[in-house]
Amino acid sequence: MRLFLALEPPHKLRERLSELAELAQDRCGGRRMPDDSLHLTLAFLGEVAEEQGAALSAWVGERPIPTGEWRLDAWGTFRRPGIVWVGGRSPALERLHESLWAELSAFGFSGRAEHFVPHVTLLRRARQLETRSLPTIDLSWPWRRLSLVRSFTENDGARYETLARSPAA
Ligand code: 3AM
Repeated sequence: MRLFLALEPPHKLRERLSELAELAQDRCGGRRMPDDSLHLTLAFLGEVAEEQGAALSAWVGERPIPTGEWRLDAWGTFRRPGIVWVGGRSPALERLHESLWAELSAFGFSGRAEHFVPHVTLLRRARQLETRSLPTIDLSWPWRRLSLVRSFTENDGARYETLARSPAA
């Protein structure tokens, strides 16, 4: 199963991100992430055996994470897959990313990306990667729980299912 660790946005923020995705699509084209799939990836784990997936679910389910607040104040793009995102730098998220990967390494996982760019993907396969005409943003994402998410590939993209959430801190 293909798994990743993520933060899921609070309800009101998800609605706001959905509105931004609609605006961005008007300008940039491409495909919107479904509203219920909007997330911040902290660690992409790739293909994981069933047993290891169960161990990870138990680990996530028992382990509170330090809470924090992420300020999203920037639009960005990743050229190659045509991604348009919103995000912002966050030392607290970098620490969380770092500490998760330290523990994941102990589990035997590798594949940590060289640069962690905290972002929420809004569009894929955008035709236009120009975000200058999009509105200024300043959003707050208070986070409390980590999610272990399974990604299923379907004809029209990926579908996500949350397998476990950390206890509320
Ligand atoms: O959070 P976003 O949407 O940027 O692109 C995939 C998605 O990123 C990424 O992991 C997130 C959940 O699927 N992803 C998919 N395959 C990947 C890979 N081989 C990958 N990230 C790194 N390496």
